[in-house]
Amino acid sequence: MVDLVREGALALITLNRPEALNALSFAIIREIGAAIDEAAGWDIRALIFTGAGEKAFCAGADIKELIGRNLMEERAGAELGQQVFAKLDTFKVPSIAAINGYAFGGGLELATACTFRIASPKAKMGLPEIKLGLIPGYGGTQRLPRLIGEARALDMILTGRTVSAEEALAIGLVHRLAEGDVREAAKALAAEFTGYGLPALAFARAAVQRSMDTPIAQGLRIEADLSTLAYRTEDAAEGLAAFVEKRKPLFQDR
Ligand code: CO8
Repeated sequence: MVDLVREGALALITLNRPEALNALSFAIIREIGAAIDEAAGWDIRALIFTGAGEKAFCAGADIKELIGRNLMEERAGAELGQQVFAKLDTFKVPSIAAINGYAFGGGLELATACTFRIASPKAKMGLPEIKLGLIPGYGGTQRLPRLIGEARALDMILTGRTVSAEEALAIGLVHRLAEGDVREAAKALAAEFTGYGLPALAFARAAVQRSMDTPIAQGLRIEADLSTLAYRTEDAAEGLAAFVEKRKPLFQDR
């Protein structure tokens, strides 16, 4: 149900249940967690998520599986999804959601847990849980406002409406639209940062992430700490020297 493959510096995780539009059963969520853990042991520079088939990235939590579960199981289910998606916050390299089609509910929540989102122009996105009498449970109420602001997040979550790829780009829900194949576009996006040093990438991500939940005075202290750590790396010495010597830097992740 979840395919994990390595292509050079990239790990690709494909949700592979096209007959159910790659819906997130609890088994699939566990498989996603295991795939992330396995990829963490690889020498990779980016992690790409996509959905099998042309129709869907992921149509959200498996609605059929949710029917009849008791409250305790459901709470455990929400916590499972939250814990698995939270692995991406601290994953050692940036992650990219290549949104090839529908990304609804838990599918959009997975995408919003990724560092980058790149969408096919035909992709459609939304948090339609309200139409089921539910609310998002895999991080949507917390990550979406941080990404697109409270007003737009409330608009999406309280109406459950579908957002086109163009609107998603305009409101900052996705970073880019793919001109051709979205998976190839995700690889091309990865190539834009995979040559940089891992310490600087990690420090930059951590500093920006903290801006979302930290008063600015404290955030500026975190930035000062992390930029100092970056400055002390061998990569920084290499990057600065390469600029002055008018050559391409060779970063060693140190
Ligand atoms: N779960 C299970 N099966 C699904 C799902 C889903 N989320 N989405 C689609 N499928 C199945 C359909 O049942 C259908 O199967 P079958 O052929 O056996 O009937 C097959 O996939 C194809 O789907 P459609 O025929 O509906 O395809 P369409 O092209 O007509 O429509 C849509 C595509 C618009 C994406 C439509 O399928 C749809 O609206 N899907 C549901 C989207 C949705 O509401 N997602 C949110 C789910 S709730 C959630 O994600 C978080 C809940 C919080 C949980 C926290 C507590 C644990």
